[in-house]
Amino acid sequence: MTDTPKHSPSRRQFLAGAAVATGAAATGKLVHAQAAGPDPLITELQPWQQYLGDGVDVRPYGVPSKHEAHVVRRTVPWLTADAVSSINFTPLHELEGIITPNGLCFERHHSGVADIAWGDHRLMINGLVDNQMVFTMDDLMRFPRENRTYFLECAANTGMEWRGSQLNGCQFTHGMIHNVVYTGVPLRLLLEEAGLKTSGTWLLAEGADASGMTRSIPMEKALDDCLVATHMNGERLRAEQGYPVRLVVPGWEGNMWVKWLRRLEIGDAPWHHREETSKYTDLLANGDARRFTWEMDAKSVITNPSPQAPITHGPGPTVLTGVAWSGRGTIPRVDVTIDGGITWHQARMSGPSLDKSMHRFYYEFDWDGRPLLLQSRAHDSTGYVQPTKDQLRVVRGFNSIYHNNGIQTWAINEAGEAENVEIG
Ligand SMILES: Nc1nc2c(c(=O)[nH]1)N[C@H]1C(S)=C(S)[C@@H](COP(=O)(O)O)O[C@H]1N2
Ligand SMILES: [Mo]
Repeated sequence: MTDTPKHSPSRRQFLAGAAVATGAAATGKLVHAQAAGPDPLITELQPWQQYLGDGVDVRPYGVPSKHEAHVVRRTVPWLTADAVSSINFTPLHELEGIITPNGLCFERHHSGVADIAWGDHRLMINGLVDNQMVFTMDDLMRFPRENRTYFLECAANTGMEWRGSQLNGCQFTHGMIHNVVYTGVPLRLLLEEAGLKTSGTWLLAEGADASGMTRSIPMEKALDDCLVATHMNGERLRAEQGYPVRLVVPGWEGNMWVKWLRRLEIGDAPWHHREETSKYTDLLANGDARRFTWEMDAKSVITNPSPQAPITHGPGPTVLTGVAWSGRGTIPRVDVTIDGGITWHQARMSGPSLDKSMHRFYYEFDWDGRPLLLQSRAHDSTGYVQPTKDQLRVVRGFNSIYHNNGIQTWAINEAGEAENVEIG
């Protein structure tokens, strides 16, 4: 990028005034170029002040401002040879807070988006139960339901970075994640309704899409906190997120969150299907493979500044922000460094701290205009601390794709541009 400011000088001048007026603690100046003469955006009547805007009948279902059209899910061309069994990425660098808007949740499909009507869907429970059952969607809505906020992270998130820094943007390095308020029926209630036998220790969840994707889930987890979810962020699931019903497996790898959930089979051993043998296992250097690595380890990433969101102002007050999450609990603390780990600062957490949900952190600093090396390091509520990529490689080797939760580094140059790098 160039050093062209994103905001007009007059806007920055206005911000500088605001900072003085509110006695902002930052010591640097927000202005590094003075506007010459009066700003027509303030002194002249603008078109939007002279004509009536759209009425309430124009957008029965609202969409983002047309000025935000760049805020979209994106694909990586070399990863997306086949769009129906592929992936797109959440634009983390454009988001704030902790909730991912429904239209920006990344998608991962093995056979494209299944198109199923609410009335045509059935959920079946078979195997080690007293009563094999089939539920319609309306049947499911007669069970008590709960509202809970969880992140879903694909185990392959950051997988392209195992061998070295590769993709320039947190959307691509870390965007296989979304964080949504789910409404769903506790899976436990459906299993109780079917009369779960004590011999039933494993559950196979199967999707109704053409891939018929399946995963084995241990019964302790199924009875603990799993949901059979019908709603996300208050509205019914989006088709691409599994409409009309998906499994929610809090804190565990995204692949287990079966979409278009059509069948739950109860058994007494795992099924060893494709997604838990050839996929979603980690081949170690000695040839052994880690299996059943369900829980997502604590992880964080700085979303701003980052390669797709460079610093667009000169030296002075600068806001750094990012997100952190853990499949084992909450994130009480995130550390941030701007000098490649020489000094660490405790970031400011802002927003709700919910179990197995995304957390938001901030670190405000005075940029001196010199190059920076940015990193964040999450601590979760179990005391676990996010490792460096090199620490992970010592244990896992270089064959892995999945479960890379290593510390991410962004290098910032004098122009404010950011690049994905690794430092020793
Ligand atoms: N039925 C079905 N469920 C599925 C998949 C699929 O292809 N079919 N993909 C899985 C994978 S690998 C992930 S990471 C998550 C992605 O969920 P999302 O599309 O809501 O982001 O769904 C999982 N559930
Ligand atoms: Mo995945």
